Amino acid sequence: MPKLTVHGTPASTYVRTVRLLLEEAGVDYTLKVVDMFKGENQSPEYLAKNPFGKVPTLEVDGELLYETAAITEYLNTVFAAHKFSPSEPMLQARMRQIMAIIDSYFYPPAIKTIVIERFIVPTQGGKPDEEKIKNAVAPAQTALKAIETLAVGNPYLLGSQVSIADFYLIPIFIYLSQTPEFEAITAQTPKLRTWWDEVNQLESIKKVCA
Ligand SMILES: N[C@@H](CCC(=O)N[C@@H](CS)C(=O)NCC(=O)O)C(=O)O
Repeated sequence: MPKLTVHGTPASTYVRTVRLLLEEAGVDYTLKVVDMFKGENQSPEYLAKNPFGKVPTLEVDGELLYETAAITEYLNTVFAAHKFSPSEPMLQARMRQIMAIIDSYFYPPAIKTIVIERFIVPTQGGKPDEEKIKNAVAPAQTALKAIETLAVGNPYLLGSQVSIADFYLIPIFIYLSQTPEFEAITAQTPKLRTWWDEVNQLESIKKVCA
């Protein structure tokens, strides 16, 4: 069994995506904390692992792999016999489509703007920029409505089995659901609200996202 080390900040949604998969697969790994709030992701040591200074980076027997989509698909293949991706080609494409929508259109307004402004800025002595937050609601709604249309599964996004798409969306919902904007952002996505009520209960979430 290869030795796995996840380098990353425990609070990062992308680090949580990778850890949720590892926990659900029952795979042993070590978490090596890289505290992005202290700038450790910009240290020469970390930049040698990941030139973009982003977390997570996975180390597999000394070999480095970064970018969450690449990491999760690798882990899904090697340690989970593809359990966390649908076998039907169109559903598999839907999973990748949801992951890409989250990367490009949902993470930026939801986490980079709303969650950072609401939760991180005040810890650094600042005040949330309400205008910035207000402007992020519509793009977050657009992304979520697209995901709602593509999420044809039950109780998980793509079926009865949890998939990498769920591992991408869960960590973002954990933070977003604690903001006053959550109500408006999910007002037109009832399926995703039901999804959230159900996936919320996964044991791995308590372990990884506490
Ligand atoms: N494309 C990267 C994105 C990862 C990412 O944005 N991680 C955030 C934390 S959730 C990060 O490293 N932020 C630190 C920074 O931007 O300086 C991936 O898929 O892994």
